[in-house]
Amino acid sequence: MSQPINPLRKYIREGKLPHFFCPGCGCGQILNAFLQACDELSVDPSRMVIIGGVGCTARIPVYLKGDVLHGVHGRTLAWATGIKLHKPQTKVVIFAGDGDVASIGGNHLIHAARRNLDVLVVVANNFNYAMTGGQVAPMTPSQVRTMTTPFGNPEPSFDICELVVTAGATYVAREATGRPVQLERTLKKALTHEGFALVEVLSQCPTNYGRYALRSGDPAVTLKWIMDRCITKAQADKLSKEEKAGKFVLGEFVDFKRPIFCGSSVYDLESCECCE
Ligand SMILES: Cc1ncc(C[n+]2csc(CCOP(=O)(O)OP(=O)(O)O)c2C)c(N)n1
Repeated sequence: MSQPINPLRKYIREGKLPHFFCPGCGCGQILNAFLQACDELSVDPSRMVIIGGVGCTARIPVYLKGDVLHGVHGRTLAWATGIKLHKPQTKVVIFAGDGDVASIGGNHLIHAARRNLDVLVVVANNFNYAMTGGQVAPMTPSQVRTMTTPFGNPEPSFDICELVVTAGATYVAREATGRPVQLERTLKKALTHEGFALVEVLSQCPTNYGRYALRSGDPAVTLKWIMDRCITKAQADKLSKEEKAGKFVLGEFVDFKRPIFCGSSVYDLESCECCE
């Protein structure tokens, strides 16, 4: 009996398969949720510009048809800014790892949010620098063991959602690969948002995070570790700061409108032919 063809396959650059992700990596689930969201909205991802920096997550765009950029670690938002200034009508989506966008790319992130650049940033937070072997990263929880912190991470971790809300982002949400329905719903909202949208997706990296932090390469172990720490925003609202420590709050943090930063708001593009 022939296998049913996945309807989302039409968006995939088949010549690039087999993909590079490890078995059980969350990147495939994120890509699936994104394509499902696009399909349900009837927006063709090959009409967008999709950008990845460097890292495992940054490979996601490579498997998509259309205009994709895969290049420099931490510089996705600089590229996105250039594209939006030149072609404001182009939908731009970024897939970035937590290291890519919160560490080396942190300054670009703050200022893109402050300007309300009209892009969607999907951050796969796998709590480590996965591609380079599992080093500690800005979003590695405190006390957790990684390849470079064998006695536990001595630093506090970083809340990227709080950061971009404070910087001025107009749509910010956190979801997890373990909640595929909610993830897809969130990405659908984020895709239709005008202005700076960031969706943090808690994602399992069994190969490096699981192996060092949890002493297991089993994807289910890392997924369970994440999901056991997740609470909804409604649950979090009833807890004290101490009770919320070590938990990941899922849900929407902001959703509002304000003037966006793109070509037409910066330059007079009335007579620019390429922006028609
Ligand atoms: C300018 C620069 N600095 C460092 C590196 C090395 N490097 C490549 S991938 C990577 C880690 C990526 O981690 P993250 O962004 O969290 O993505 P993940 O692989 O975890 O999805 C690093 C540090 C690089 N390629 N370029």
